[in-house]
Amino acid sequence: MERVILSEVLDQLHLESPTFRRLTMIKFYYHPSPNPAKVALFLEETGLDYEVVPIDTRKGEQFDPAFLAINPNAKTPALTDGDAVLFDSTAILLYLAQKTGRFLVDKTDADRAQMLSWLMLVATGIGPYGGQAVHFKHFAPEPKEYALNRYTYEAERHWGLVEAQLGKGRYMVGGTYSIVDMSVWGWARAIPFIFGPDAWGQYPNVKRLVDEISARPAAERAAALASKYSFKQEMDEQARQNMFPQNKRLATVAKI
Ligand SMILES: N[C@@H](CCC(=O)N[C@@H](CS)C(=O)NCC(=O)O)C(=O)O
Repeated sequence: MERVILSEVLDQLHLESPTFRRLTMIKFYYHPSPNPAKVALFLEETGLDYEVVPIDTRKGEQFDPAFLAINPNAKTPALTDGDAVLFDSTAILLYLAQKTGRFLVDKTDADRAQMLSWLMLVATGIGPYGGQAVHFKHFAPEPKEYALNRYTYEAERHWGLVEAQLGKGRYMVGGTYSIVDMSVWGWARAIPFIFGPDAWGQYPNVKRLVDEISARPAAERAAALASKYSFKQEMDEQARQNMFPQNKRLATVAKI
């Protein structure tokens, strides 16, 4: 009898020990950019216990072997939850939403279908095309008119779809705040950077959603992560090499 009680006490101590908590706590591999922001918002909204691991992509930390073992795609965000290892912001949002049962819109097949469809539109349209539009607008060398026009056009078209959807209701899907809105929020804050300072005029409903979400305490905490850790700001030669590794091939071609 005494032995049973002792082992229960030891189990309890073990489960609540700082070492055990550190080993099992969610680790969130973070950089202050749009895709990690979606996950930061979810973690803050749910109050899940998590530890931030800053990954400074301008310094090339995404290529550290220890990080590549978690995300072979060498991008942020990534997340570990015990022995569950995840990369890609949409996969992480779905995993955490299903784990907690929070911020899903899945009461009916029709709701779940819309939730997944819009989530994927953000994942495969809004994110990648916005990212390329930013690249060609701010970072690519001339000549770039063709590529800039193609990606800006597609980015505008995708945001037009989100704008129209938000014209029909307060939130993206099912009249309720969900991971789809969090996903939109992650990228929407970059709209002036993608399209220019007057761009909000084109997207009043997106602006309304962004303002509403940004005013939530969880969103304020998520946004505050950006200044809690120090990340390289300069887009100097080292940063360009880390962010645009494909340019090495151009240099080789130029030398030939
Ligand atoms: N599909 C991925 C894209 C991840 C991604 O492109 N992350 C950017 C930040 S928003 C990044 O880590 N860029 C650094 C790099 O490309 O080296 C996701 O949604 O997580």
